[in-house]
Amino acid sequence: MNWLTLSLSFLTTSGVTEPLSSVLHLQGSVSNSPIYMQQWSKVEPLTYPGGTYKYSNVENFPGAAGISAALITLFPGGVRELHWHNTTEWAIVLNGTCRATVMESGKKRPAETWDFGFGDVWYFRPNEGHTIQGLRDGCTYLAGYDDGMFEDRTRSIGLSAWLSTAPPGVAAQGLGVTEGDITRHISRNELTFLPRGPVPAASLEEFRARIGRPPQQPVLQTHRFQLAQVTPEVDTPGGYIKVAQVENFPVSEEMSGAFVRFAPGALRQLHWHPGHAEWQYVINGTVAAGLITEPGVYEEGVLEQGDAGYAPRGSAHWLKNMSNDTEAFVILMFDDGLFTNIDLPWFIGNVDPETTATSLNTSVAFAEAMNYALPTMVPAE
Ligand SMILES: *[C@@H]1O[C@H](CO)[C@@H](O)[C@H](O)[C@H]1NC(C)=O
Ligand SMILES: *[C@@H]1O[C@H](CO)[C@@H](O)[C@H](O)[C@H]1NC(C)=O
Ligand SMILES: *[C@@H]1O[C@H](CO)[C@@H](O)[C@H](O)[C@H]1NC(C)=O
Ligand SMILES: *[C@@H]1O[C@H](CO)[C@@H](O)[C@H](O)[C@H]1NC(C)=O
Ligand SMILES: CC(=O)N[C@H]1CO[C@H](CO)[C@@H](O)[C@@H]1O
Ligand SMILES: CC(=O)N[C@H]1CO[C@H](CO)[C@@H](O)[C@@H]1O
Repeated sequence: MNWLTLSLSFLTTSGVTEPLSSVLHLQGSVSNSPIYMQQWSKVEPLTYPGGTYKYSNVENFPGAAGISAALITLFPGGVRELHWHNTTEWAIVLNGTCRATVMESGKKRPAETWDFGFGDVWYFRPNEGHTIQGLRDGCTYLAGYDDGMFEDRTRSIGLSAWLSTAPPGVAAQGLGVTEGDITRHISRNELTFLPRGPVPAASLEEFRARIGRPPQQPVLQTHRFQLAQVTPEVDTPGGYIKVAQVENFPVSEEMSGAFVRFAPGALRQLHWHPGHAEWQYVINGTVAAGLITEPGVYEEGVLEQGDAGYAPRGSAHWLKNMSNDTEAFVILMFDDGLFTNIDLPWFIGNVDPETTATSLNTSVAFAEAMNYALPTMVPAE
């Protein structure tokens, strides 16, 4: 395959299937319109009083059936209003600081509030109530949801949408105010979504002291994980992979994720995931991506800063830093709490060279020349 062709054919499928010297000749049913890569950087966000929003789901990213995402910037004081949704949410703060509160089910009203900075992850189970606010410099976060059809703005149930459509008498009775208060203070049929309020003056400790209304109790398992600060699973001259999953972040049973650094020219080894799909977001740098979902059905493309890619569960894929002098950083989000992975050299390394040679219709000498010890992040030669 020709890398020059690849980089010129931005986000289009550029490969052709070479005739193989084996019995089955692949027809190369390659689509000209990639479905597993999205030029998300070119999608303009929508602006609201409290921040900006854009989403990625099967409507604009057709291949991403299992995971959808949103990129949300909260201005200082901007609020993602009190809401919940029927999907799991796994999110990571990319810059700035925001304060988030999550409410669990339980008679003692378990809830927790944290300030989240760069590289901090929150995890919300389906329908746990939550709200997020931008602090002094605001914040930007990437959120993933384990349903490719989901869209936060139109599918979440929140405070404004509910109380602005509930009968005012019912809302008044439920909240201990008068019906007149409800009609005076809540416009009918209004979704605030990302409204803007004052920047919180209270520190996290002051906030907690002020709002912990009895019988509020702590949550059993925290919903916060400081991913940027963990010891990497993989750390080589080619880069590192930091993983948040149910083993080190116990609440996160349905989704996990990773923060990946690519050294210039480094390859995220050819691999696949037995247990989950993968949704990819390029924080910065330029990354080539390739995947195969069936014999002869594959895509290759280039993901620039802010673009997204997707690898369905079990699909064979790789990512490579296209730059010879700049690092790249990528966020991965998975739709299962347990991170699972098989690198191709591990598999090949567990059979004899004869079996590999037979599989490839080639010589044993070639199979013996492969390096089964290459790491998950392979440095540039
Ligand atoms: C939430 O998801 C469950 C299971 O997927 C479904 O049965 C239910 O109808 C959904 N609820 C809403 C409000 O969409
Ligand atoms: C915050 O991150 C987003 C997404 O990576 C990026 O578009 C934005 O420029 C960043 N903002 C700052 C102030 O670094
Ligand atoms: C790319 O992003 C990483 C992680 O956010 C950051 O540490 C690095 O400075 C960024 N590189 C550039 C060139 O902006
Ligand atoms: C990196 O690539 C650029 C442009 O593609 C080239 O000008 C430069 O010489 C290369 N640097 C190295 C160290 O190969
Ligand atoms: C240093 C290095 O290996 N750079 C490589 C980065 O990736 C592109 C695309 O594969 C190559 O052309 C560079 O040689
Ligand atoms: C390199 C190699 O082993 N090629 C073989 C592939 O299979 C064909 C037909 O089965 C053989 O003729 C080649 O020698």
